[in-house]
Amino acid sequence: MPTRRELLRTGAALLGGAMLPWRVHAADPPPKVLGGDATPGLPGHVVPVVIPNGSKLPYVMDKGVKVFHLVAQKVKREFAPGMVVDTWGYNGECHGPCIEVVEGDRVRILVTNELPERTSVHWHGILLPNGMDGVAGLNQPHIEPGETWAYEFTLRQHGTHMYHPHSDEMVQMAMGMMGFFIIHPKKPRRPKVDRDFAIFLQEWFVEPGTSTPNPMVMLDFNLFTFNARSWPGTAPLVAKTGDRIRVRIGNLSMDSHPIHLHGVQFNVTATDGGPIPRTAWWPETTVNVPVGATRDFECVFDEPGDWALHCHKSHHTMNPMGHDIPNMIGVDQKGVEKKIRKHLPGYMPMMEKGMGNMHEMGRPKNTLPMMTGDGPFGPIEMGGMFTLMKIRDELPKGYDVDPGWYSYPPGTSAYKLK
Ligand SMILES: [Cu+2]
Repeated sequence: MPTRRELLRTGAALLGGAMLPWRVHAADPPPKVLGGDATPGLPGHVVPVVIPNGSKLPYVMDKGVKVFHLVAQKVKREFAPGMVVDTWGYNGECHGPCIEVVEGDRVRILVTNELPERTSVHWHGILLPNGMDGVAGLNQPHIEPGETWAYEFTLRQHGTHMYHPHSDEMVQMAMGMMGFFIIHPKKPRRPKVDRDFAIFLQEWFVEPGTSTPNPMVMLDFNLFTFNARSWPGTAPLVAKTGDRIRVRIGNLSMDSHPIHLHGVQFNVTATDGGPIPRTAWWPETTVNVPVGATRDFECVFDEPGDWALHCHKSHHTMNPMGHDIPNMIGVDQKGVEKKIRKHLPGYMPMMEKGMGNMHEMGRPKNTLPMMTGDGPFGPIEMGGMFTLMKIRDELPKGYDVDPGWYSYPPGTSAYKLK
């Protein structure tokens, strides 16, 4: 444990306003779309994790200790162009920046509370002394608004872990407060991966036309996100044919999410309980990620293309929708449309032939279309937990540049017969 004086000195340095290079304010440009820079100080064998639409938490060294500073605060987060949500997060971001460290590191994490209510931080899945576990009221007093507390422990494991409040959890997690805590192994793990991605799952209820999530909602959510972005706002995951790709998925939402990847068979290689021995990896094309858990999977594509990566619960690949809409599939609505428009301007008959044309509907401000996204062949008719794995034989501009739409070699795409 540091002495009180050391703590105050570090704290003062870290809290010195201008000395907080990573304090991001809402007015700053959004983080790099494709990912987040490497955290300095990682061993040569480590491929830094990429957080699509997210970022990493910087640190300073203090006598061999990596000192991080999380600031819990209100954050405006664009879920996709056309919709900004009033979330809570850390350091100007929702979800909070990824803490990327190495097994054996000693870390000190300062937590400043700028929220209107008290909080705490729990280090989910991390082996540490009980007093550092962050359950407010049980392991420590709450962190009151305006206070800064420090957590300090040595990392004696590696894997995909998470941090989140353990204080008014229902509200604070529904508002978006969570982040990845990724611990790389000290010794190289085989087989080596070429690309490493991490995606946080979350679901929200934001009344169409408003901007604040409603934490009271238990089941009927209307927004579903990968790293707090909804399709078409989700960044693609870019890799090359033959690359070994790891995807880490974290879930602190209210539901399990079966995450499905097209075009490849993958192996589930780790949970937040640690790495799975290679002999026990199991093949899947969909991995169900339970609440309060992480799952890692690894794959190697032999077919280039734009491959979909999405939750397989079909309501989770949609944006705000009314669940009180009567089922009109097959019902002839001719004639009633005009009458309804008198009372409800802009009404269009829904669901008569399915809902694939819903993207054409009018909608309240600050509300995403239910199903949208323009692809090379037309509307993709998706929303929510949906993104693309863009696999290319060559990436002349590197991994950090979106290679655009895949161009299909002649004779390799579906064709119209009549
Ligand atoms: Cu889902």
